[in-house]
Amino acid sequence: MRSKVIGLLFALAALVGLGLTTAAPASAGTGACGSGNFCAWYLTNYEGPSASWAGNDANWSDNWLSNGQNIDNDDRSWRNNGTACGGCDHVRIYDGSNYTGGQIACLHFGDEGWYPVANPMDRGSSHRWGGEC
Ligand SMILES: [Ca+2]
Ligand SMILES: [Ca+2]
Repeated sequence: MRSKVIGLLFALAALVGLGLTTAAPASAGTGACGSGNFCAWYLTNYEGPSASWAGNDANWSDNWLSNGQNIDNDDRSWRNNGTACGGCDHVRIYDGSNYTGGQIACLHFGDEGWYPVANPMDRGSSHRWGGEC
């Protein structure tokens, strides 16, 4: 029993340490995205449940939303609300986990939306911060 509790604590600590959070905004449609975070919404126009991350995430399949859906391949709008820094304030979104499958979008610092390639919606599976797009 004690080892299970300790194991759970380590798992929670690992999640916190990686900066992985699954958050629902205060209300749908506000597009709220915490300072320093990259956020992805289930719907366009920053509506519906969202996921937010302070750091990289190599696998979106374990990020569950308040509606019971998974953000993996269910992302329709994004915002880079990160902190300005040289070589690390752009967000690249990848089709596959572990930053594979091709880059489907790159958001400059402060940008939002669903560009630069056609129809990148519902494809995101991992993301990481980096330099200029
Ligand atoms: Ca994840
Ligand atoms: Ca994908």
